[in-house]
Amino acid sequence: MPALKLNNQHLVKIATASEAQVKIPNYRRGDAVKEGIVHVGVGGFHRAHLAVYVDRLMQEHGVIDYAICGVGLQHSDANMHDALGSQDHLYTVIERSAKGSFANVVGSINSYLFAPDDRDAVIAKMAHPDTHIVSLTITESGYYYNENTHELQSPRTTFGFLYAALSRRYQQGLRPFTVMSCDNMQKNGSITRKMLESFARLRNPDLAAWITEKGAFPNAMVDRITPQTSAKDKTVLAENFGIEDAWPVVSEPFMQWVIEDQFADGRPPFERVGVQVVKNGHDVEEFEKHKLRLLNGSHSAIGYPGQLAGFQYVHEVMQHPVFSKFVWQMMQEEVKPLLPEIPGINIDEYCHTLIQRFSNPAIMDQLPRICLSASGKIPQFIMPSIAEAIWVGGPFRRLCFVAAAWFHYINGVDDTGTPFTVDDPMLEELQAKARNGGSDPTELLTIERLFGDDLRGDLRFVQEMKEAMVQIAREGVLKTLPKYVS
Ligand code: CS2
Repeated sequence: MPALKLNNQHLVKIATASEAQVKIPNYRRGDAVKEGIVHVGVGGFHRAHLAVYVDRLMQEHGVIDYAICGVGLQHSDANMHDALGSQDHLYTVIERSAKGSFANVVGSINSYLFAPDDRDAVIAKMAHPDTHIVSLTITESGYYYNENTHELQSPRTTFGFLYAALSRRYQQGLRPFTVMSCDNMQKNGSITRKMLESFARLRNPDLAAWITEKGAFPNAMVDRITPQTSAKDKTVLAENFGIEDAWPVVSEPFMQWVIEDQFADGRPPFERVGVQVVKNGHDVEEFEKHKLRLLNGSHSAIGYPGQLAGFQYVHEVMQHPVFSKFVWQMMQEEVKPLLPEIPGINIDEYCHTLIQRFSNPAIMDQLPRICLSASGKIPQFIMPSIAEAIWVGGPFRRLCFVAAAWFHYINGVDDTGTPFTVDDPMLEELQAKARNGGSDPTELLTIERLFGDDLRGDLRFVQEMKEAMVQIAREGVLKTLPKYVS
């Protein structure tokens, strides 16, 4: 069966021709719907998460006011713009598990604006009365506001666009849209609010006061493992499902979203499609803590040591009995005792589910993806557990081993001496310090933006780090690891 190019005309043919399972949108698109959500940063994660929840709202509940207009702000978004533009903004989410694969053609992204072509069109879209929510997946560095360079003062950044559009809405007497961060950060909503308010205060205090009073920035915990799409994923999609898609997304079946019920201008009935909409921001914070420290922390424990040991994929690391024991013991003995109890959540079950998700052999989650931009991850996923363990006198040896593996990883050479690429916005500074420090962590620990005095000043911690670094340098990860497993 020759594959059919994904577009509106071919949809039904694709569904009927495929003997395997392909789900296609049953809803109308284009002018038949309103675009209530403008999303900045259309990458794999957005397309496998928010856009899928909205697809379900449209498919199963006939919601037509909240289709998505995707926005690319950066020149590097040109490829996504072209890919989606060439196929009526349809794309396929390929869900994979050991049980098999399932293809879901998603139509909730109704249009796409590429800001480098027309900045004003983006601002006008956000300011449009039909827009109720502007959502973001701009990665952690997208929120970084530099007081010295006034980086965010340029209208090229996300916050420049949000500001310009909110300013228009203010003048037109509209309500502000909700700014909904879907980035994997603790207090993502509160950080967004703080950034936008301080940006606005410098320019127009009245507008800033209006945002403070009327704006909404819900905090949220987002979760779905979404590997990078490979060339092979496209071929397999064409061969097995008869779909020619310029840029499909691969993901696991699991997905979760816990969001605070704080909206400035209405919202879709997210709870109908499995989203946990909670009244209290504090609850979201606790879910986030569980997720960032257990899921992402364990990903770090798999990623840095795993890559040093020569593995390529997450599930391969999990197949190694000592590694999987290490990950389990780190979660159970070091991370879990520090976490708050959440009513209705059984942490042990959560940990078991994580082990299963990490072991999914079908998604082929690449370790370099997990290891990307560590300077934004380890300080969020690993260091807070260590700092709290120091505070309460709990164990933290395994967490230190992970941090030590990252310090070693910064040099970009694995245990067999093979070089690999380290991708990090702070690469130069990190590598210079790693080189100077050798197996002594103190050089790297001087980086104020990443590590606090509570860590730097704790002798036991520094000693643990040093021991792990010396051993990894001398013997490699696989020989050192058994010493961290009981
Ligand atoms: C990963 C996350 O990049 C990483 O560090 O741990 O992308 C992870 O897959 C997601 O947060 C899962 O929700």
